[in-house]
Amino acid sequence: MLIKETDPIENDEITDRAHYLRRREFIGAATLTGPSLLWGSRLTAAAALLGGCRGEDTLSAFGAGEDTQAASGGGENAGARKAPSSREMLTGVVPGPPELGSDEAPTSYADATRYNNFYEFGTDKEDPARYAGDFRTRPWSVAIEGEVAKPGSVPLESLLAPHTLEERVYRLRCVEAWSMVIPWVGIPLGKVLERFEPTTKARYVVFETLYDPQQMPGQRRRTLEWPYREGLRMDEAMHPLAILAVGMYGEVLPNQNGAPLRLVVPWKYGFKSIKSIVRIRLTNEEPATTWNQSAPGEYGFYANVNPAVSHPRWSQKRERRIGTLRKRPTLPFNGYAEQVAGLYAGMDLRRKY
Ligand SMILES: Nc1nc2c(c(=O)[nH]1)N[C@H]1C(S)=C(S)[C@@H](COP(=O)(O)O)O[C@H]1N2
Ligand SMILES: [Mo]
Repeated sequence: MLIKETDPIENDEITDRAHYLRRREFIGAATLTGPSLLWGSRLTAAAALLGGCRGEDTLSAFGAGEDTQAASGGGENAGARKAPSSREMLTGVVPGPPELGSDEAPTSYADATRYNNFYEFGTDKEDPARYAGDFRTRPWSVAIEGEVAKPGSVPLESLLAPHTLEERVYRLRCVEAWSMVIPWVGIPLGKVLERFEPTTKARYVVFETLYDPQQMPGQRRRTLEWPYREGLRMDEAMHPLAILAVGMYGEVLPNQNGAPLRLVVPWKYGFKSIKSIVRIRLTNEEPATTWNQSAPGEYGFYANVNPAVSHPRWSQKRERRIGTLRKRPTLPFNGYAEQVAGLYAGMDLRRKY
């Protein structure tokens, strides 16, 4: 990865965290009012409670109502809704299982949305926030193909419709030795894959980011082989910690964080958590993945966070938590060893890095 040492960007952590915590209380309260707040529901207490946020936007995040296209006026641009405002709220979010979350203080919203890796929009940390603003995330479909009994191209709304959105507060550890704590909103990846009925030959799953150099200026240069691809072994993909995220901090994902749909695999280095996914393919063979192809000696297919295996150009023993000063020890599997170490029983993680 192209490493550039940047100072943590100026930090409005305190105000921002207060803002976030207030919303968290709200999510908790909303949950108690029951199933009327679940995904796709109509105007609810949740929407009504959202100060400073127009109800219509809240409700129609992802075109949740089936009639969104009609409502937006039909014609040639039917469905081509404008990109979400950066602070579009999600409704019907429930807290994820406590044993899968972290109670660490989330990174400030400002840092999590201005210090990004999304090479499709440039290689500087500030590039995604700078250049992804007009990226069109609707309409959006995801192709599900390969070793599944029920392949298809699925509009994002239908992909999400049967699921309850959960909040999962996870550590995110980049292979560049920095980390954040991010409250994601998403759905378990395994539950989504099950709906397409993986065949007995399905042993891996590979994800692909949109290829659209017109919209993604970084793709006009060969920094990486486009489109960005990442993959998991099937048992990793089915693990309850792995989610497809559509939001963070209670809100629709900002474009720079991988809108409208990204993977989050918290026990692996951040580059596995592929953004703006348009294709999911189940395969029998281990798939080629972008960073592994570009530098196989530096980035493995597994990429489990591991303080004992140095990157050839730097140590992974410690990490810099964005927004804090002192470095901290890196934890095996990014602190999720108890949940996931069993997936790798009998594997030599120094060789399968
Ligand atoms: N398509 C795509 N996905 C991507 C990347 C990228 O460049 N392109 N960068 C990865 C890396 S290296 C990290 S650390 C995380 C960063 O996610 P964040 O910007 O939301 O913190 O996204 C990952 N997903
Ligand atoms: Mo990363």
